[in-house]
Amino acid sequence: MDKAEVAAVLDEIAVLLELQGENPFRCNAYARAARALNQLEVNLADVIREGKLDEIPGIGATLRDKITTLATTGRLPFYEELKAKTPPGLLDMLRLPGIGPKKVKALYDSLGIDDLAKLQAACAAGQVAELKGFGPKTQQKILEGIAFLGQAGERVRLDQAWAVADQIVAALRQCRGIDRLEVCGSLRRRKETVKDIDILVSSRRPGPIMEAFVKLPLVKKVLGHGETKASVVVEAVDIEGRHVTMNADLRVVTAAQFPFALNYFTGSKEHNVALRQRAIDYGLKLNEYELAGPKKCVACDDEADIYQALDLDYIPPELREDTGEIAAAAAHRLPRLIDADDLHGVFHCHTNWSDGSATLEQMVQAARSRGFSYLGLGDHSQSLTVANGLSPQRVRQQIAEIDALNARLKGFRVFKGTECDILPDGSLDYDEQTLALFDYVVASVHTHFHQSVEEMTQRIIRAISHPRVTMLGHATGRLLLRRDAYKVDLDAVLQAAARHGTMIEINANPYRLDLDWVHCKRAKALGVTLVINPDAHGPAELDYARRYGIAVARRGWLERKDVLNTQTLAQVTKTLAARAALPRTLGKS
Ligand code: DGT
Ligand code: CA
Ligand code: ZN
Repeated sequence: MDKAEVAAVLDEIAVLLELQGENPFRCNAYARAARALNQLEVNLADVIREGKLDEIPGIGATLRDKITTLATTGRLPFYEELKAKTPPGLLDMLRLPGIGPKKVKALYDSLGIDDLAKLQAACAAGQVAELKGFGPKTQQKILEGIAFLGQAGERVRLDQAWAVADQIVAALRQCRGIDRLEVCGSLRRRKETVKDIDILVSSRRPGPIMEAFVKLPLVKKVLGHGETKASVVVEAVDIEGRHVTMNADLRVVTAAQFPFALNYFTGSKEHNVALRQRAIDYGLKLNEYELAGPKKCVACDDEADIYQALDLDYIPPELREDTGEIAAAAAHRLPRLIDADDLHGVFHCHTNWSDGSATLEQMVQAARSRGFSYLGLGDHSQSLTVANGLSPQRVRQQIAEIDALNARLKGFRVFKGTECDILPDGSLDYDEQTLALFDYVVASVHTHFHQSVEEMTQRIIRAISHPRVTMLGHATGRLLLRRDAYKVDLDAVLQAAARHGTMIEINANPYRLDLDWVHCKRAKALGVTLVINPDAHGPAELDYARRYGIAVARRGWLERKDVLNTQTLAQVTKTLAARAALPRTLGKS
C-alpha cells in the first residue's frame, strides 16, 4: 500500500475505534498519524526501509508497527477485526451532517439503529428526539440530512472522478490501436460533482479496445458491451486512498467523427442544444457524427473548426453551460481564462500553530517547491478552540517566527494572516490591536450555521465591511454532497463586498469549492476581486489551488486580472499595503 492508502485505513480505524467507544486520545492518535502520512513529501516505503518512520511527529512504536505491516503486506488483522465487529451501516450514518461517532454509538446502543433506513424510521416515530443529547431539532436535522443524501444520489466530487478517470485513461492508453482519446462530459467541463465518466476514443478497430476496457482491473461490473459503446461500474482509490465507485462509459468512433463526438459528449446538454440551433440557423445539421450541409459535410479536424464553421471563437469546455458563451464567442468577447500557471502564490494556509499538520518552514518549503513566491498564512483565531485557534499572545509569537523567517528568505515572502472567525453577531474574533498586526485577514463563519437568513446575511456583511477584513473565506459553508450552504442572501453579500472592496475567496478544497462558479461570475460582474485559496492544512493541499480552484475560476469566467494571487510578489505586497491603509468606516454596513 502507498501512503494515501495506509492513511485512509488509519483514518477509518480512528472512526471505528470511536464507534467502539474507545477513549478519544487513542482515536485521535490514528487520525493524527493519517494526517502526517498524507502530508509526507517523501516515499513511505523509503522511510520504512531507512527505519525512520517513528521520527515523524505523531508516530510512536505502536503506529510504526501497524503502518509497516499495512505498507508491506497491504493488510492489518487489527483493522480487519475491528471492521468485522462494526455494522457497515454505522459508517453510512456518519455521512450525515452533525452526526459524529459518539452520536452514532448512542443511537446504536440505545435503539439498536445500525443503518440509515432504521434511523429514518426511528426519527419518523419520534424516538430519536427523546434520546439524551438529541432533541427535536437534531431529529429534524437528521431527517433533512437523510433526504439530502438520497437526493445527492450517486454523484461524486470532482477530485474523486478526476482521480478515477486518470487511472482508467492510464490503463486504457496501454491498448494498441487508439488514435485519439479524451475524457468528455462534466469532468471535462470541471463541474464540482460528476455523475459518470464519459471516455471517447477514435480507432479503426474498436473491438479489441472495447474488449480491453471491460476487462480493466478497476472494472467491477459490466453493464453493457456493444460494438462501439460499453458501460461499466469501476471501483478505484481516490487521492486520499478512499474507495470510489462510479459508472464509466466508453465510446469508440472513427477519426472523422471524433471532433463532433468530442463536442457532443462534452456537453453540456444545454450548450449542445444552443449550438445545434445555431447550426440550423446556418442551414447546417450538427450531431455527434457530423456537421452537414445540404450538399456536403463540413470537414473538421478539431473542435475549434466546428466553432469556426459557425462563426464562433473556440469555447473552452468549462464555459459550455449555455450561460452566454455562444453570444460572447460570436462577438469575440470570450474571457481569456485564467490558467494554473498564472498563480504566483496562495493565501489562507494553516500550519501546526493551529490545526495544520506541518510547520511554518515546511509549508514555505512546499510553496517554494511549487514555484510560488509568496505564502499567506491563515491559522485559526482564538475562539475556534477545537482547531487550536491562536490567542493574541500566540499570534505575536507566530509573527515573530514569520519575521525571522522572512528576514532569511530571498525572493519569497510569508504574509502574516489569520482565518479570523466571524462571531454570531458579525464581530471579529480579535481586538483591533491584534488585527492590526496582520498583513491580511480572511474572515470565515465556522459556528452557528443555523441562523435565519437575515441574521446570517447581516452577520457576514458586518464582518466584511470591517476595514481590517481583506477577504471572506468559504462564503456559504457548503460541503459538497454532504451539507448544503447555510442560508444567506449571497447577492447582498456580493454587493457589500463590492461596496467595501473586500475580496472573496474561492475555497479550492474539493470538498467545498465555495464560492461556486455561478456566484463567481456574478462577483466578477460586480467588480469583486476573487482569491483562489487552497485552505491547505498541509503541504500536499497547496496543490488544490492550481487544480480545483482554477477549475471553479474558469467555470466562473475569471481572467487573470480578476484574481488577487495572479499578482507577482511585488504587486501583491502593494495591493495588500494599499488596502490596509484604506480609510474605511468601522463596522458599518
Ligand atoms: P453528469 O451528470 O455529471 O454525468 O453530466 P454530463 O454532462 O457528463 O452528462 P452525461 O454523462 O449524461 O452526458 C454526457 C454528455 O452527452 C452531456 O454533457 C451532453 C451529451 N448529452 C447527453 N444526453 C444528451 C441529450 O439528450 N441531448 C444532447 N444535446 N446532448 C446530450
Ligand atoms: Ca457524465
Ligand atoms: Zn481554513
